[in-house]
Amino acid sequence: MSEKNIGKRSGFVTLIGRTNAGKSSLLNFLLGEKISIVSHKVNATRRKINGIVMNGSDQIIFVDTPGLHESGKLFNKLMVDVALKSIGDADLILFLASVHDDIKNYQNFLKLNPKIGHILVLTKIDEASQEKLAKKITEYSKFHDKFLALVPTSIKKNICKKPLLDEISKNLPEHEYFYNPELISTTNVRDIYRDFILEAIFDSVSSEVPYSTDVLIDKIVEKEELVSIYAKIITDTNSHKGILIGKNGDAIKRIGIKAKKLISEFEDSKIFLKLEISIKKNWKSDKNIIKKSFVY
Ligand SMILES: Nc1nc2c(ncn2[C@@H]2O[C@H](COP(=O)(O)OP(=O)(O)OP(=O)(O)O)[C@@H](O)[C@H]2O)c(=O)[nH]1
Ligand SMILES: [Mg+2]
Repeated sequence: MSEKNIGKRSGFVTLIGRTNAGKSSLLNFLLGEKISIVSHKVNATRRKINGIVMNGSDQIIFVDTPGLHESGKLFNKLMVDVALKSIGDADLILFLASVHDDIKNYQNFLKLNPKIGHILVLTKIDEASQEKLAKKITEYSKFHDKFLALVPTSIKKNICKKPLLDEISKNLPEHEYFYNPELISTTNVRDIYRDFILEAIFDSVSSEVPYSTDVLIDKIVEKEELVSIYAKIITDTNSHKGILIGKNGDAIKRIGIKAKKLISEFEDSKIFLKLEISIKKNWKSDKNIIKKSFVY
């Protein structure tokens, strides 16, 4: 082994788990940067996104995936496919379960018979009493021969960030860096922007509308201190378009302000954002559109 390899570990770590377990939040937390879409509503993440964390001399490439769930709908099945496929490409899996989740989700994951090792991450422990947490840990400990480690975490209380990173590093192969250590992600900025706009939609309008909606980035123009983004929000019906616009245009204004804030914090730059809403009936069944929705 060459000298530059010594002591250096580097590899891909897929975040897997039920929808709402806190995968995207954990990625942002470990990265120390908001990059991935987070919502209290289920099925927020639709596309794969990565974040690169340097832990001492080790490089960890986290891959955030859509939440595992059951659904007969094509769009949802494709989301789960994205997640399952990422298992195959990884060196290590982080399986996330929140303190509220039933252990059955973990048992279902074990049934997939993953060929690579996994760390079990128990999330949202700030929301559980000591008793509940102890009970959960005892439940999961029955499977101690299946996981490499069990790490309880909370992003709200900043619990176990460094121990988790060290546990991950320990389980990665010795390998040269895959990417320049200065990089925080190799995900296309278009996909990051569209998810920020989608997060603003999740945040701003009532429950079912975000699921009938997606975002396409038409154009990005970077000039000196200003990044101009032209995006299209597609939705399926006139009534959903009406909700996205809102009374006196209030909703679309809110969406624009939130999305601009997320993008400008990420870019550390001034942002001009032009949003246009377009109706595409049954877009979730339109192969040309959903092809653009999934990043494998
Ligand atoms: N109290 C508490 N809430 C958390 C914690 N981590 C995540 N959350 C919340 O849990 C919700 C879901 O978080 P996400 O990160 O979007 O979950 P996800 O697993 O990526 O969900 P999908 O993308 O739908 O699969 C959000 O409202 C987060 O703020 C935590 O440590 N403590
Ligand atoms: Mg997510």
